[in-house]
Amino acid sequence: MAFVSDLERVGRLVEGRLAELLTADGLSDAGDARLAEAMRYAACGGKRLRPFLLITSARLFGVSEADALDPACALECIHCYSLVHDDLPAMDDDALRRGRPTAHIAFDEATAILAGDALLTLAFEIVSDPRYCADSEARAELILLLAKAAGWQGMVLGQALDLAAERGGLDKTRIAGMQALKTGALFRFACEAGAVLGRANAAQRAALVAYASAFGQAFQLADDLLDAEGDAKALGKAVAKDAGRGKATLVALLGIDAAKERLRALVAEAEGALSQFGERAITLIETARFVASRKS
Ligand code: GRG
Repeated sequence: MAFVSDLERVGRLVEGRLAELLTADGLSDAGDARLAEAMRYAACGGKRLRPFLLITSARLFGVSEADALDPACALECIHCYSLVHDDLPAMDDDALRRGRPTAHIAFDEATAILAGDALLTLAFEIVSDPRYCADSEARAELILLLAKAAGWQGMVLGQALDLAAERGGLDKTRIAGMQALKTGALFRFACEAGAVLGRANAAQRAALVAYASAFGQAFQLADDLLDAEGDAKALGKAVAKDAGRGKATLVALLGIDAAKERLRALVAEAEGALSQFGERAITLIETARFVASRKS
């Protein structure tokens, strides 16, 4: 329970800071108010797992929540943009997200595309602005890592491979590779950014990257299991979409029981990767357990 209330507390911090960032510099008054409204709509809600991981990883090295909050919000902006674009008719064509109409339904397609574009660029504005991230060395490294995680060799490539798979079909190794990019890249950034902000040594950083890799796989497998078995109302989005599209997922290839077994193994792998941190890593361990058992 303490874990869930910590996740919710950090979620509220992120929500509040995003609201400030999305009204900064007269964004809500100047220019296109509809665009700003769509950006705030898209950035609202969700579990805030990626910012939580970033803040918690940074905390391992004594970095305060206040110092990790803006990079965490930048990451969440990228995540929210990816959801808006993923939901578009040209991609997954979803009408429900976070229990509400998707951005292109609530607004219109052009506004949703622009809101996604603007959230993506806002993320880079946040990580590159000295007002939001004072340490210039960390700032430069975060910008590069974030660009790589989000871009053509990271999340965007993963999305492209996923879309292509609907036409072809992938084996287990290729599915895992696609998911490591599409979903895993932002989780890796979250944990690595914590290491960068905390000036972690190479072994500590490698441990966080290994944790993030197992965590990302566990998250995706749990997501696929929820798609196969979950409840649309609890999830706040459509379910059984993968099977409906004949999409190859690890759950479809392994079967439900073997997928659950693999999920348990991935959580154990995530925990094992953090052994050098001892008790200090308990919240990261609990986060991996949480994603594996989540219902929404
Ligand atoms: C459009 C470039 C581009 C990329 C989209 C991540 C992604 C790539 C699409 C999301 C599609 C999807 C539902 C993937 C499954 C895993 C996933 C990212 C689920 C949503 O993440 P949560 O559960 O969402 O953390 P909340 O709403 O809690 O933030």
